[in-house]
Amino acid sequence: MEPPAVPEEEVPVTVAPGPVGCQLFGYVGIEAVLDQMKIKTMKTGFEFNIMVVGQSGLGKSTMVNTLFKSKVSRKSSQPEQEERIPKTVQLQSITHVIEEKGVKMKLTVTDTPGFGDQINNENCWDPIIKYINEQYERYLREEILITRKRKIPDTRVHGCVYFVPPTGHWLRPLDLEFMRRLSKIVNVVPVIAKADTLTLEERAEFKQRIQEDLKTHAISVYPQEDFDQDPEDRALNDRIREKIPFAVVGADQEHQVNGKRVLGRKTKWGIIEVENPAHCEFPLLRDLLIRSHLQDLKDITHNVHYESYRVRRLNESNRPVLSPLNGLPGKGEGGSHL
Ligand SMILES: Nc1nc2c(ncn2[C@@H]2O[C@H](COP(=O)(O)OP(=O)(O)OP(=O)(O)O)[C@@H](O)[C@H]2O)c(=O)[nH]1
Ligand SMILES: [Mg+2]
Repeated sequence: MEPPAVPEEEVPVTVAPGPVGCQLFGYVGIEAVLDQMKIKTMKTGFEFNIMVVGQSGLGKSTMVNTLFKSKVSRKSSQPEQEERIPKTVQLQSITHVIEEKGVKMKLTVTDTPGFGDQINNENCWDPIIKYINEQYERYLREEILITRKRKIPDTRVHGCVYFVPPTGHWLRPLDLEFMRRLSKIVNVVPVIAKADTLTLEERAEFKQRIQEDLKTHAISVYPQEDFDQDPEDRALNDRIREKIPFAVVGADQEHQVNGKRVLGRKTKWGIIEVENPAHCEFPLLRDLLIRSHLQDLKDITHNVHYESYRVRRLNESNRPVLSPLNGLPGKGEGGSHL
């Protein structure tokens, strides 16, 4: 017979070291688990996936190059390519493995074709939403296999950078609708594109208006207030929320400034250095994604967005759980469940 379950709150907690804990057990050394976790992560590495979305010509492809050429992965970046970036016509992913102090990160950035070229832009979000859901589906299929891989390949989009055109007015209905849909399935990080086209006052005002617009339309972008874990987390995220959307500038050319090579845009009146926080907020974006909030973005993707996809899929009563998906391995009729 099984022993009666002990309610969680009644489980005795032994605190060590402390006068009583010490006497009973001495030093237990639980924190050694941190080293074990670190070694494990170093051995297996981890995957992190970002996507860039926005109207055509706002500098998405340039930003992908900026990210890879900036300090994130300068070492692993390709030899200088001086060609002009062509218009993106299909979804494409670029992956770099970045290694720092023995930790390996497989960073994938998915570039998407710009929308807004058509007279009727209705449903222009479909291909993007389909792609994001396909990655959840891929993960789900691996997860429900009887013989599972030890580590399921993770192609889920952890952060979606949404480019807002630098109009200086309000958010356009198209951007509002796009972000509203995206924010339900993925972490959306809005940015003001081509911020070098706005003066500092214009940037600040536009930022304020976008924040108001998002609030009025109840669009919850990353970092979402609902998911702040404690007051400390809230304080940190509040400071970030004040600065969102970041006003970014992208460039994939290097220039010489004071004897140093910097990534920047050369204009008649000077060089806009993309990695200089005094010039634009690209460093804030990069730090949020790659440094300070990487694990949080992954956690929210797994525990919130993927979870709601999983529940929705498994609850679909009128279809077999594993109905195949268009474009993915599988037989029979396709259904994208979007
Ligand atoms: N002023 C300014 N121009 C930029 C910036 N980023 C990119 N550009 C320029 O804008 C043009 C379009 O850039 P792309 O990166 O191809 O834009 P895109 O969003 O990928 O465009 P699509 O592929 O059509 O969706 C290029 O001439 C870039 O040099 C920026 O931050 N400021
Ligand atoms: Mg492009």
